[in-house]
Amino acid sequence: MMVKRSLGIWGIAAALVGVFAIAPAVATVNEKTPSEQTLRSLALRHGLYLGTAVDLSAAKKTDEPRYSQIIASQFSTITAENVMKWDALEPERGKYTWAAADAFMSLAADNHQLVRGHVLVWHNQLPCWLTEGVATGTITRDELREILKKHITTVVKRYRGRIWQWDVVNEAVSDSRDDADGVIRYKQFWYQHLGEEYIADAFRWARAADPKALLFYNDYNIEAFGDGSAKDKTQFVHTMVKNLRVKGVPIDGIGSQGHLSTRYGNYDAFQIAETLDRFASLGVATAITEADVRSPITEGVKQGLSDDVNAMVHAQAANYSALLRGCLGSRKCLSFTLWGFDDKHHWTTITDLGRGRGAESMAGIYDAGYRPKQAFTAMKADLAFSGAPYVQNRLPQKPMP
Ligand code: 9MR
Repeated sequence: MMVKRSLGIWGIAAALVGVFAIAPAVATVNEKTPSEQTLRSLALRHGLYLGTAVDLSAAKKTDEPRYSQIIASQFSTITAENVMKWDALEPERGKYTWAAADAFMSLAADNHQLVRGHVLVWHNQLPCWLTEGVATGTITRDELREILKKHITTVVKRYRGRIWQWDVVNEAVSDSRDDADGVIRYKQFWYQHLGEEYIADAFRWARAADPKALLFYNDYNIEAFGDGSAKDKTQFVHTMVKNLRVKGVPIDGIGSQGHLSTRYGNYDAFQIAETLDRFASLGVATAITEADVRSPITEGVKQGLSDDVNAMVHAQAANYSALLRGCLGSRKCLSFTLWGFDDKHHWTTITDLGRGRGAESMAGIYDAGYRPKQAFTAMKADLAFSGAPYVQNRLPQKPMP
């Protein structure tokens, strides 16, 4: 009796709060409308990991907390934009600088995010000691092969068991614009100096160093098949991966970068889903690894004229949607990663991509002040308003031994 009387009205209220304090935590999440939910949680309804590339120096800035807050809240997988590249890891021969890459791995662990490792073999962002050594002949072909093996082994072993997907080989073939005849071929530094075999070697060395990571080939302009001729880059990559798998080379995935521009017509969701499905039929998983949609910066956009700005943001949203729906429509598409999410830090803001036709940028789904754009809302709607029978849970991929 004493207890009952002493509760009073506030006591009863407090007791009720106490009773419901545990249950509502779950109920509240479920009660959120789709628009109140994050990209991360909406994507996981489909077993899809939604990610972004991270500019680590921006993430470290304490005076700009929004950058890190958005990474933590909206994304379930992250990729290092630059700190895991060779020039960052081994600027001087034999002297590894792990601090930034380690910090990136800690960030992912703190945020409970899976990591896409980027990148083991690429012709860009190589250290000078390596490119100069090869150019001057002080590094021989045999030595170069050993250097590559050591690099892959050292980096993959360091993060063994903690990387979900590795971009093992990146952009190994030409683009139709590269040569006058438009024919697709192997290209660049590693092919020139080691021949085609370096690709199979790289996957085998990566597998030996981490039996569990999913090993990816990653490239751009492979979002849709063309006419199947020698000028069709998507077809070239398809054939390449098919031949590697037939030879028993442990390649588990194809990453389609997804760098689009509203300048071009680009693709629709069905083409993208079909492309990913055709890749998946080789036995591999797929991922959209570097999605972004840039736009020409017209005078009207510069002046903020609504005719130009609205047309741009809606065209951008439609392209992001095509990529995301394409991925959702193909059950082996395991992750969808943006190559940066805000206009302030976006690589297209920093790099001149206009090829003499004026700048192309504003590619993020948030503007430079972290305000979400149409593309952000469109992506959330794509994730929320989709499900069976055409969008189903992702199919897991087993690493090839
Ligand atoms: O976003 C990266 C930018 O900060 C670097 O300066 C640039 C150097 O080549 O690389 C950018 O990332 C590239 C990625 O590693 C591979 N695919 C193309 C990306 C955009 O150029």
